[in-house]
This record gives sequence, structure tokens and C-alpha cells, in this order.
Amino acid sequence: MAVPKLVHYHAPKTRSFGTRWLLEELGSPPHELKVLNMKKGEHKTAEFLAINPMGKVPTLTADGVPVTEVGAIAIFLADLFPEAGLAPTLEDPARGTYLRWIIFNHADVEPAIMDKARNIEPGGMPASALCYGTYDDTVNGIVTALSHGPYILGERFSAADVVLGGAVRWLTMFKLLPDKPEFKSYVERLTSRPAFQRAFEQDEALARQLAS
Ligand SMILES: N[C@@H](CCC(=O)N[C@@H](CS)C(=O)NCC(=O)O)C(=O)O
Repeated sequence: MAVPKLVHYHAPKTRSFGTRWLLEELGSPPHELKVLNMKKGEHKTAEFLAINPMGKVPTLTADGVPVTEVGAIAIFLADLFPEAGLAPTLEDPARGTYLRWIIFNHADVEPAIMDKARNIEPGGMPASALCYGTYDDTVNGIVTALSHGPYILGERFSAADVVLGGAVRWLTMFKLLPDKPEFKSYVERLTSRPAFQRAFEQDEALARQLAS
């Protein structure tokens, strides 16, 4: 299969960091990095909005076809480079668990945490009608995802750890998750990975460059 031409539209210190980290975990396959300076509004130009009408990063294009949303980009890239072993194949029984927790990040974790961070009350809407139920249910969901540790798929690190684990990292950093030893040790495990550290150093350097 021919690998498409990949362009990663990125801004440092954003959710797009996870895509940089994943690319490092995948062995840094050929791709073009286009850094958008958000302070200058480069993510809201007509040219970029034509690619991603949300004007958000990460955004990936593959032979010009946009792929947006952290989880979709992760699934796409991990499947595109199967030799890295970060995505269970369609036949692998672990595939369902893998997809489940990647989507859980978007469908449950992000809205639950954002509502909590902004002090948004359910407003008369019952938990049964909310996509995430309650904040506590969602936290329990993350605990369940990690219960076979050290990684979401047990011994096997996968792109699901980059997505959900990446979220757990920044949510614990901003104290949006309860202080749980299993979250702390998981984040330590992820951030000590050489690929994480390479991506982190690159991202910090990029942030300094844009700030100067
Ligand atoms: N649902 C999107 C969220 C992406 C997102 O919100 N990115 C932020 C940076 S962390 C952004 O680009 N913000 C710029 C803006 O909206 O102006 C995803 O999962 O990729």
C-alpha cells in the first residue's frame, strides 16, 4: 500500500502534541510539519479553515484529504503504519477495547471534564440523557480502562494510550481529575517513554521559537 503524503498542522502545547508524540512512537514516518502561530491567528485563515472549518489543531491531511480530531488521527496513523504495532488489527480481539477507549476520550472524558471545569450543571437534564452520564461515572470509566495495566491493552502499549493517556496527563496537570495513584503512575509510565520525551523536547523548543 502506498503511504499518502502526510501534512500535520500543529501548534505547540496544544492537543496536537499527542499527534507529535504518536508520530515519534511510530518511528517518525515521513511527514511535513506545518506550524500554525495561534497568537497570529494562523489557524483561522481562509486557507486553513478550508481544510478544517473548526480552525483547530491537530489537523492532518493525507494526500490532501483532511483528518481531524485527536482520536481519528491516532486511529488513522496507527493503522497506516502497522509495523509499529500500536493498533490491534481488525481480527485481533483487542481491537474493540482499543477503539472503545479512544472514542471514550472524545465522547465522555472531554465533555465531562469541560462541563466540570466551567461549572456547568446538568441544567435539569438527567444524567441518563448526558453523553457522559456523570463526572464520577466518567472518572470510573478511566479507572476501568487502566485496570488491566500497565497500559490500556495490558502489557501492550498502543495508540489508545497516546489518546486517553495523553488526556489523563493534561487533566491531572490541571487538577481536573481526582488525585489517584493509578493516574499518577500511568502518567509517569507514559512520560518516561523515549518517544514522549523526544516529542516533548521538540514541542518545548517550538514553543520557545514562536514566543521569541
Ligand atoms: N475536538 C478537537 C479539539 C481540538 C482543539 O480544541 N484544539 C485546540 C488546541 S488544544 C485548538 O486548536 N484551539 C484553537 C481554537 O479553537 O481557536 C480534537 O479532538 O482534535
